[in-house]
Amino acid sequence: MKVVERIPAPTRSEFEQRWLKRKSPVVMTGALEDWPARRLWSAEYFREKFGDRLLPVAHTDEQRLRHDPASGIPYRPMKLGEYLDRPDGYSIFIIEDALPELLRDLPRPAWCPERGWSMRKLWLSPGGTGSPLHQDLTENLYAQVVGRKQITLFPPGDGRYLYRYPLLSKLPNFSRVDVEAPDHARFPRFRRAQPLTLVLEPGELLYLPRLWWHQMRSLDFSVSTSYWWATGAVQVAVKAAILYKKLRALRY
Ligand SMILES: O=C(O)CCC(=O)C(=O)O
Repeated sequence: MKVVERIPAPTRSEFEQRWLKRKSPVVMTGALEDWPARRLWSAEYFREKFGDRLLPVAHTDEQRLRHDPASGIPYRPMKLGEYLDRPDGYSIFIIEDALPELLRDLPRPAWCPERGWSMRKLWLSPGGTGSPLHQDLTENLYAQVVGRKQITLFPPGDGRYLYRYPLLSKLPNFSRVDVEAPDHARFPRFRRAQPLTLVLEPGELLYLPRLWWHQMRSLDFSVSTSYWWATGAVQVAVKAAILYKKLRALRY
């Protein structure tokens, strides 16, 4: 199985030339050294500062995000303190909307453009929590702030082997294949897909190019953030997709 290249954080122009232009994933080590989040964030910090705040928690079944093509991904609101005391589910939210105070701890990653569209998401879960295989329209700098994450990636061209749900389902950007336990009888073409795997360590940043498929599982109590961005024509498509998702009540 192929592995993702791991490099010390490059300069912005080096990143643009070697990885962003080629849409090639890369892990940058030591990339979050100047992020207050790296020093501050822990279960205790969240409990103490934001324990009373209601945040969205996605349901899980046997520690895997519940997702259904007819109903999508169900969430329930939960106080962060209660969730941290008895974590059941996957707390996933847009930071700007749900807990903007956290932006103080998160500088904008130096490798993305200042202009254009951007959004930050937070992924908080106990060890062992998994999210299903899917792809996004946006570029993503995915930061592993606390704990480790097991990640499997597939290039966009492998989509033909990944059995996407129908466009009009509630999971139009999700695959039916569970990479960790693939059902080869139902999904025979999956054998032809070419996965890349990695364990993202705390303090590392993964460049996850747009349209790359990804499935993830936390190996420890884990806090990660995505910095999603888009520029030019892609920005227009992303805004249209957000509107489409809102109209159809799709959340993820
Ligand atoms: O952290 C995860 O479980 C999923 C992250 C993800 O899907 C994303 O950043 O787009």
